[in-house]
Amino acid sequence: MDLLQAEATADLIDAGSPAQRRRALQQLERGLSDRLAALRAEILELEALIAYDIDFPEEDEGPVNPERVRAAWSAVRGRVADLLKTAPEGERLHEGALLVIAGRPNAGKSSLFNALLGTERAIVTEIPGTTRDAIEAHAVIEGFPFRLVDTAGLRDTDERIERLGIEVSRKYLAAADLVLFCEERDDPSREAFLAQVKAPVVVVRTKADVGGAGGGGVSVVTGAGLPELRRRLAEVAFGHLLALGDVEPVVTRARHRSALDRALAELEAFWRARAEGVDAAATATHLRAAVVALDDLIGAVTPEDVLDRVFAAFCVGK
Ligand SMILES: Nc1nc2c(ncn2[C@@H]2O[C@H](COP(=O)(O)OP(=O)(O)O)[C@@H](O)[C@H]2O)c(=O)[nH]1
Ligand SMILES: [Mg+2]
Repeated sequence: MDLLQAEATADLIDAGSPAQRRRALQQLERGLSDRLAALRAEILELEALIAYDIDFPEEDEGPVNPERVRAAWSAVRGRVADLLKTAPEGERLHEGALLVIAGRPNAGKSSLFNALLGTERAIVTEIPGTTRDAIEAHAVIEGFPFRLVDTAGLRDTDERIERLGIEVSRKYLAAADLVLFCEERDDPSREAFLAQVKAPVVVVRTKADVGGAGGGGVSVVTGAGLPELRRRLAEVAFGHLLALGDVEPVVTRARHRSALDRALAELEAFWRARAEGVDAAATATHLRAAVVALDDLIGAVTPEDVLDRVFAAFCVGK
């Protein structure tokens, strides 16, 4: 078992959603390990091409067509970069997407929070400003893990406790992976709000059962629009993974990302050195370093390492 498989075992134990389970199983079955082994082999082949240049330096062009080296380098560089692109959503899959529900007081945020959660967790009242603290809860939406946050409505207020709640809301908004903005009718503060938020925002019209708001909104009373909203949230938070499907490998941890970052940087450094006319043996050290980065990522481990480094950290048997 390699380190990636050991991590996958821990992920499988911790999985709280179908998407996390499928991903952990794919990694356990060497999906990511095999991909990395293939990349490693490609880099070694590139290194072998360079070795011909090292052995025959006196020949002008060398025995290897430079175009062949460029094509091999470009292909493997592209594949490492593609795998690295899965990191943001892969890590999100590991932690759960932070979904912050925002909007004016009384917009229906807490009601929607409860509806998405499937339990009455937040207090719902007709009195604006009821939710003063941010409440966080785990939810599974379309099979994907989310951390749902219900916030105090954003409004100017003189009330001290409510003001603290609004401050907390702003902190959550800054950390959000996506924001669900609720409005009962056209909210004049919406544009100003959208301009402040960096994360993608899904705007939803609430209380569709009253006031004849027309189609497209949601109602927690009739359930109208909730399936569409769930799909939309999954699409915004995990669209890249949805498009990739379950067969393509994905990286799910900061450890994976930093190792791939290193491999990519060494591949780039190799190309720069080559372009600057550095001698072939010296450029090849970058390829060797890229291979080492991938080896660290796959992580050949002994059974003792597995027990010490992974299972202990996840408190198996507690
Ligand atoms: N008819 C109807 N009323 C709703 C709906 N969603 C929320 N409400 C009502 O709107 C009021 C404010 O809801 P709440 O969830 O506390 O809003 P918040 O202040 O944004 O958290 C409450 O009286 C809810 O019962 C809905 O879909 N339909
Ligand atoms: Mg509320």
